[in-house]
Amino acid sequence: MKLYMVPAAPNPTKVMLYIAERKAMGVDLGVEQIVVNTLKGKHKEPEHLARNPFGTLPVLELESGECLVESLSIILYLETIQSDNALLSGSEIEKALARDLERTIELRLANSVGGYVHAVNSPFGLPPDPELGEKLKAGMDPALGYLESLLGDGRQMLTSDRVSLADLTLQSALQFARFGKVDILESYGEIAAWDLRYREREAAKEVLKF
Ligand SMILES: N[C@@H](CCC(=O)N[C@@H](CS)C(=O)NCC(=O)O)C(=O)O
Repeated sequence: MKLYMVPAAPNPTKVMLYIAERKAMGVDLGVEQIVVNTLKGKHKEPEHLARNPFGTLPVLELESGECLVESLSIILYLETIQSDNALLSGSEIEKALARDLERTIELRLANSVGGYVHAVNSPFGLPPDPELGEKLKAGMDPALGYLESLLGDGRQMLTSDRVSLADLTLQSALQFARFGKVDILESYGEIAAWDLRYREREAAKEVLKF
């Protein structure tokens, strides 16, 4: 299998962290990682559009030649083809809660981080848009407050003491904020402490660039 990706972009990073976490648990998923140079627009060229008509990353190309174009679907596929030491673990309720928190983070927080970073300090030089920045920040605060309260009970990772998909999605978004030198955690001490803890992990050290 081939994973087409670009380092530091949130959705590819989520899958790269997932593969690295499984590797740290002794699982080789047999995925070759191939960088697509987005700065040169390679993700919008026919070769990549043949894999994914939306021109986004990541893409997992299967041995059959079929392609998965959504980061969460890619992760869930990799979970099922090698289920030893899977990241989704525990009871059905625990697995459901981990997936639920992952979706909450993606939809209520991570989806806005890119826009927020570009609005306040775009790493690609887009003009600042303070009004949009305020709006996006206000939209992210309830999710950040929720995560802050979860971590307040002393758990090491977002769902328990064990890493879950939720940690990967949050960390991927936060890396993009660091890339843009934007701090979204200044009022959230518990999340900031979790962030430092997560970045000490072997998988994080292998994958994160910022
Ligand atoms: N829902 C998709 C989103 C994929 C996506 O938007 N990826 C970004 C990188 S984080 C991308 O390829 N952006 C380039 C573009 O949209 O042109 C997923 O979770 O994989």
